Amino acid sequence: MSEPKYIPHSGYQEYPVKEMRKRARRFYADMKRRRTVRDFSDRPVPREIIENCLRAAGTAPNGANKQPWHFTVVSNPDVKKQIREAAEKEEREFYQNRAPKEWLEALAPLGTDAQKPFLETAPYLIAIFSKSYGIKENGEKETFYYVKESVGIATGMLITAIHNAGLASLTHTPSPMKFLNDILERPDNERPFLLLVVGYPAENVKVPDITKKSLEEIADFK
Ligand code: IYR
Repeated sequence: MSEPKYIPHSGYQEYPVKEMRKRARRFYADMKRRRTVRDFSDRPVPREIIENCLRAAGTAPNGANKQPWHFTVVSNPDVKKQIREAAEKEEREFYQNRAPKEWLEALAPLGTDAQKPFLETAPYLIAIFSKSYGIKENGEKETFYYVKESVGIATGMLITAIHNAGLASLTHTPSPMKFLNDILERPDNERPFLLLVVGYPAENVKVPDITKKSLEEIADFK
């Protein structure tokens, strides 16, 4: 067992309360502008921006600091095409056969269907994998903890970082998405979590006229 080793938390920064109020208010105002888009421009995005967004995601709190995630960034048009074809195959099955009526009704206001042209148009697809377990140097399995929670938090931070950089994203969940392991050559201990489509929104993009719940609806204070 290794002993804990502590260092000063030199990165922590306290703000005066007035400043905190302002920061919290401004951050909310900025986050409120984020919308998922389904139409992307093919305008290129410098890779460095994506790299820093991924570094930000990699700072997420997670179970026992095992960091049970892997991000595969796809910009190669041939690979994007393969992903689009495989995703649309699953999505056709979903929309035509698998989805229960209630689910299709819930999706109706979003206007989604089995066509996923954005998988080829957008400059980047980020396939997020969760690692169900690790593999130690000696080949033994290493147990990972709170994997879904950890990867969910990292994904939220990635979406936030992308928005903060001035780009748009779409959380796409083709189901099942095991095809991502095959196309992207990821090992069996990694499970596709979701596919994040990243780029500039298409010009004059429109988004569904939907709203978020109010604070009173999502929280209570005791
Ligand atoms: N995976 C499908 C269906 C879908 C499901 C939910 I829940 C959404 O919020 C949006 C879409 C698709 O990507 O079209």
